[in-house]
Amino acid sequence: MKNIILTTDSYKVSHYKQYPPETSEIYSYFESRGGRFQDVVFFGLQYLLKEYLEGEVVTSGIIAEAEALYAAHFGNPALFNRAGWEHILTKHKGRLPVSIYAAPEGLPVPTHNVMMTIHNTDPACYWLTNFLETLLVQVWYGCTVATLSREIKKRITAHLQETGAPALVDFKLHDFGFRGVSSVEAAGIGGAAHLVNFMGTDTIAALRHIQTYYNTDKCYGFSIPAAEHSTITSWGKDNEARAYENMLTQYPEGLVAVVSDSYDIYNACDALWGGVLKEKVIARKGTLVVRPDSGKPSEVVLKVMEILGNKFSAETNTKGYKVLHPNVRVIQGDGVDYDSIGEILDVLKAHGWSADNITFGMGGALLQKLDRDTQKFAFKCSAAVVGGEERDVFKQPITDSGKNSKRGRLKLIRTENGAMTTVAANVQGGNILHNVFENGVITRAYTFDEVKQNACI
Ligand code: AOY
Repeated sequence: MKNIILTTDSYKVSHYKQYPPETSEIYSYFESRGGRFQDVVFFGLQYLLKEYLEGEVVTSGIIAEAEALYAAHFGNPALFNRAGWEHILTKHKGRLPVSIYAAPEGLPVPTHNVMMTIHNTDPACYWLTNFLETLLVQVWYGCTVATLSREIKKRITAHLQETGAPALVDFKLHDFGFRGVSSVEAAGIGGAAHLVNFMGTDTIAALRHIQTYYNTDKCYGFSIPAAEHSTITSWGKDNEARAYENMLTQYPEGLVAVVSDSYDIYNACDALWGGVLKEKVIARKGTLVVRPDSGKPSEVVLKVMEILGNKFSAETNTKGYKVLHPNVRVIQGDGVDYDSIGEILDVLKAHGWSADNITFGMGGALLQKLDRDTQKFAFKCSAAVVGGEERDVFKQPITDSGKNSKRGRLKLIRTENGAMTTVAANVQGGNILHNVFENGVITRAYTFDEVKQNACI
């Protein structure tokens, strides 16, 4: 059972006594203070709103549970703001009296701009705004995965434009990351963030995540039959060719992927796929996808490509790059990250190979090898009402100007040249941030099609 009162950092429980006397409103905002990429895709708030914040989330049971746990946790039954939560229960029927504005899901926003704001709508609940920081800032994860995946899509697209068919890009980065993330929930969020940009995934949790939180029955990610080492090595080293042949006969049509490095990837490509099994591969109504899984990725992929090209032949496309026989392709899923994808594609191009020949599988580097600092996300108070007077609020630490925060009430607008910029809320211009949550109600929800459209490169 979810408990919003317990979904925060311990220190926040004590903060209601720490604001100035007569504080009636706290206004805070969320931004990326820079980081690895210049545009950050806003993705994943809808999940947090639907799962944790929507509706009558404060009940007498929730309050009782929190009161007991905080008494034990702090060793002091008086710290807990029982009256504050009782007020939300009785005055607001348990609905959170806050207003949240946010960038449309899927929209890339340049770093250093406001992406979300939140303020309390009941002056008695000034303490609630930043109580919710811990939960709201977890949106960093969906934003960072969607951002990285989109930047890789840009890179692969550039290669396809130069050497092959850009229309193939949707299946060029396949999510292998389910096992490498910290929880099934993270797999759902991160996997969905990847599917904002691509259509290939083995992270099934992402499919249900999208259906649940984007209100759809549709399936947004696709996969194919594929071998793992156990299904090949259990045949024994002497029966490697039979294991591969079995893959071709069990899946007589369409795409099938076979990890082929169990013993000797080069021999597998040369003597097995390109030798004893060659006629069966060519006669098959579909494409065999050979998967190397060890060694230096750019080196192994190139060598595999050259062997398969020799054995199965390759055609030169209109852009002057070699494309393997249509029944053979390669997928590289080992050692794949933003940098190695660029390196592999560069090496292939330098040797005359089109990017059409390869797909990438990416696991840990896509869903787990990133953190809140990858894009330096922060949530800070920028305005307050104290004693009935509006004031700007900011931090400006002399020890790190990178941690300076914005001041006042903010909005995100488009400039004349189409760029985005953050301005004071009272400046002319339509706000790109929309009201998504008001006093317990989700006021704007996005379909996953809208999310994908917003992120489109
Ligand atoms: N999947 C394309 C379909 C998926 C996978 C998943 C970890 C696939 C492999 C493949 O071709 O080879 C998780 C490692 C691989």
